[in-house]
Amino acid sequence: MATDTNNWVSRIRSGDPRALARAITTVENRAPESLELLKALFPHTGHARVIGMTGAPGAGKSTLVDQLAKEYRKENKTIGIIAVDPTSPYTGGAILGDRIRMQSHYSDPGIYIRSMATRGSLGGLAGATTDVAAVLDASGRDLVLIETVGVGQDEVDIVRLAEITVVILVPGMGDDVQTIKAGIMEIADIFVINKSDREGAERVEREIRAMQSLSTRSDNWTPPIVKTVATDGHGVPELAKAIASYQDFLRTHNLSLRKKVQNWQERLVEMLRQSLLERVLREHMADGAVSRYAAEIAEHKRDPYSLVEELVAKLGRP
Ligand SMILES: Nc1nc2c(ncn2[C@@H]2O[C@H](COP(=O)(O)OP(=O)(O)OP(=O)(O)O)[C@@H](O)[C@H]2O)c(=O)[nH]1
Ligand SMILES: [Mg+2]
Repeated sequence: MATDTNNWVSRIRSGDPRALARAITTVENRAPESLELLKALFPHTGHARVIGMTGAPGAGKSTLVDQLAKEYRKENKTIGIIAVDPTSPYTGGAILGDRIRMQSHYSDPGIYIRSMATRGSLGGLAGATTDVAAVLDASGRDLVLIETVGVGQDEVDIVRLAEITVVILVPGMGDDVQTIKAGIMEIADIFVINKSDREGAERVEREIRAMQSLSTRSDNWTPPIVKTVATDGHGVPELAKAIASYQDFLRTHNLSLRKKVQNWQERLVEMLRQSLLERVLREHMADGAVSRYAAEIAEHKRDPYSLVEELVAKLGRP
């Protein structure tokens, strides 16, 4: 088993696309071998720059991620793209089902694309996405771009786990800045106003500036605002520059490690929560026990506080 895993890891690291695809599927599905694989891959992670790109549905995220990937390819960097719950296709135009792989749109092996639709998966979407990003990182990709629709808590969690978070806004969505503000606005390291070929880009920019004037970040970074037209690539080199300058900022102020520590602090607690929960469910709550207990509690035959106490106390005992 251990040698199998070692072989697998070597193949992933040598760039074997099939080994990589199988690893991602394994990790995404939380298959039994996934833990052993992730353990073996971990020493090889930490080199890729992970960039989260989030914004409203239809904001042009996929188009922009696509352009940004091509921009990085000019510098010969290798890219992994994770599209979480994609609803619209990348350049190439195939119709996307829930879990279709978009790899076929690229003849360039320097760009590896994978879509994920693991909503409701054990361990949560953010956890699964981070693990898939780790696999791509260990495979030697220089950059991992994660596209997610900036709507729910899941998405906020995903982009928060990235090293750099890009929030994509578009003009002409009325009070967009206001509505998207909750949760997402404050995690932006860089703002993009995409579709700036449309009227109203200046207004969005003014709204972001107004919001920024009301508060400063604890690290004193002021997120730059980059205007793009993803469909023709306008502003994409500037976006790459903004990303690079934020990275420089993290480096010069020694913030990279601090951010990682912060992320791991949350991640670790989440992993523990998940692992303990799975164990209680498996060892002491199997075969419909949850609904039986729930019925007993509802009928006041049992109190939930003592039950939880008992179950937790039982952990680790046969
Ligand atoms: N005019 C204009 N259209 C754009 C621009 N960027 C993207 N679009 C168009 O907007 C539509 C949505 O683009 P996508 O890249 O699929 O947007 P998305 O944010 O990935 O969408 P979802 O994944 O469905 O949330 C497509 O028809 C794009 O061609 C832009 O800068 N200007
Ligand atoms: Mg998309």
